[in-house]
Amino acid sequence: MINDLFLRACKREPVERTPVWLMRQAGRYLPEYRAIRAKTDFLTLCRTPELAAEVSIQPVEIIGTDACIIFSDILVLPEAMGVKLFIEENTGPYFENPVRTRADIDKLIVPDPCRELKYVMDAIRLTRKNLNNRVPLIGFAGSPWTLATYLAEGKGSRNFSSIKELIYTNPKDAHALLDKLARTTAAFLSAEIEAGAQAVQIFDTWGGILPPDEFREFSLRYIEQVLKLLKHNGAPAIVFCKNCGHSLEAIADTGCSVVGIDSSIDIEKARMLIGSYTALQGNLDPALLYAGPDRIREGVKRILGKFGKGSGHIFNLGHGVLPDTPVGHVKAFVQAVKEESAKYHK
Ligand code: 1CP
Repeated sequence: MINDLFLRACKREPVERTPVWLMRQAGRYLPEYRAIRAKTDFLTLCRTPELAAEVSIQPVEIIGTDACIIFSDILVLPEAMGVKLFIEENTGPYFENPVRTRADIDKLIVPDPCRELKYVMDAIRLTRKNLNNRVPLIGFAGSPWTLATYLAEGKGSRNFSSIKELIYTNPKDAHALLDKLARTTAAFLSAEIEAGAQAVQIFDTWGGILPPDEFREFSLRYIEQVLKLLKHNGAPAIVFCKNCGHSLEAIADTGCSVVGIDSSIDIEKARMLIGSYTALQGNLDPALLYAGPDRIREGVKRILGKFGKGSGHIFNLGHGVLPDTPVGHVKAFVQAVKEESAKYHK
């Protein structure tokens, strides 16, 4: 590996500077991505390894990030469980037949990821080959809870009424659904590692819609199950639960190597709480990239200063990069981290 800063920081080993990448770095803010999407619909892009590899590598070459994340989507996994997925150009992804009853849950299949999701594994193998060890490759999946929200709602949601009704009125069925999703997710992430992913990230985008007790019962418990079943093969696991600052210690206790933190969390406090046994990833407000390079650099310096000296920090945003972010600002962000962080590692 030519640049292994990211992997070393995941393990809290010494680094010369803080590594940096962005959640959703392969995507719509890049004109090169939009050029490919103008000719290819989203799911075809996910299912065509040559194109998926190309857009995965774009931010590494154009922005200079220290890690590559495989281009795919968290919703390809539930689709492989037998729920047809549609992506509407303007309104986003949806499932025509949401999963709400015990019969719906029992109908879900536990797929063999090497067969039903072979296109993801092929994309990982090809991306590794084309990266040629320039930077490490990250595989990912949604958390069981976050996948369950999409399955029950059928699409993105404001109130999450269907999934909340399920957990409060019928917790047994909710647990059956989450257990099935956890087993499927563990097999999927293990296959990604086997195919060449050098780290994996679990996105719990919707853990934060639950009160702390329910977050532990319905989300964290199943992330823990995934990590227990995972065939790590040395690959660090990152757990990112958005809006879950109330449970940092519990997240770190799932057995992950890295805890992803959103912008609402003070990274100095997070390091005090869990930094002695896990690395931290984050946490610049994605909207700060609307501001100019000087303001971005100021934000970067503040977070570096709060984390302080030593390894165990992977710089990232607090959530995905926004689609209308100017590319020049994303470059300025990555450049600022590279230049300002060296002094914290002397
Ligand atoms: O028009 C387009 O090109 C489609 C937009 C898009 C993109 C670029 C979608 C649809 N998915 C993706 C790629 C994607 N999704 C990646 C690529 C790798 C990278 O990070 O660069 C990743 C990691 C995801 C993960 C993902 N998909 C999450 C978790 C992360 C997060 O941002 O919270 C979620 C919640 C999804 C669901 C999804 N897929 C797409 C959309 C628009 C959504 C959100 C739907 C909603 O809640 O309304």
